[in-house]
Amino acid sequence: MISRRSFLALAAGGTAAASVAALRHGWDADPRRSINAAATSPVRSQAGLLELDLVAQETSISIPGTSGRALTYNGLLPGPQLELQPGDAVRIQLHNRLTQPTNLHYHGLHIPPSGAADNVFLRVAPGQRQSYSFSLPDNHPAGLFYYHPHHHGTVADQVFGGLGGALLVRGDLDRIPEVQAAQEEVLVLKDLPAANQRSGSGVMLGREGSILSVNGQVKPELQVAAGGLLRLRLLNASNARFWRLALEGHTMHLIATDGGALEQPLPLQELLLVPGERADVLVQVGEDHHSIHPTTQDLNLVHD
Ligand SMILES: [Cu+2]
Repeated sequence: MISRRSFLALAAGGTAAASVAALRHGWDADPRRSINAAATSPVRSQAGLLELDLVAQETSISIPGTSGRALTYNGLLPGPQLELQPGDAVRIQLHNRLTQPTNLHYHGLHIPPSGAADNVFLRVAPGQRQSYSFSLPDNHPAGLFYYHPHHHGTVADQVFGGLGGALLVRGDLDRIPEVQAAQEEVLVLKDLPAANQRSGSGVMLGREGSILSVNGQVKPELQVAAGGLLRLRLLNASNARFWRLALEGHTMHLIATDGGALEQPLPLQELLLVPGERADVLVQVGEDHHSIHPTTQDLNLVHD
């Protein structure tokens, strides 16, 4: 079997100025890479309420190697990042501008699997809309969660096509001073079909695309502060692809999984994420990276 590798290069900032810029912007400011820059601005709840419209639609995208079309929420790939506090009320209007029925599933959230909450039996026909309304329990655990369609019979096509996004719930873990001080980056890992890839047969079959995107970008550069602490919040939003991740020359310290925060950080040289799985890791960026030119790609998230 041929091993495919791709690299998410994390370029270390070479100067103090670069580090400050990195903390402000997170992703490389190069406009050619910032094709979905809006996706990195989270939609946060305000005064206990998160209210937004999600429009599921086919959109043109500018990711090299793809067909140039993807299924998106609000034209973004991945969909808008949502950020909640325990106890918050959530009201989402889902507009279906696809050619198939769809719905929404809130992967991992502790909310009822019925009514207008996490009800995967709801069917939103093309051209229709659906109001989702629920509240997070006051004791909801902090973590990274995942919203995506889960309509029986169309879920594989729609997730593979691009639909999905990250949902953060804030809590105790975020208030640990070291964690709070870290540079936080939410990375949505998503494979996409290549333009020349024959579309799969069998709707329920898993799909693997050969274009590997991270936050809708292929091989993006992530600016990090030399000597700083990086908090990577990883979501495998792929249908079927397993992502094996490593940071060359750096140890990842796993602090939370789908099961919640760990008792103590677990050092890892490698991390395997199955579809739908999330992981929260801390990485101590070396001080020696001060001397490295900003364009040097010395840290890689390796994917086989
Ligand atoms: Cu799911």
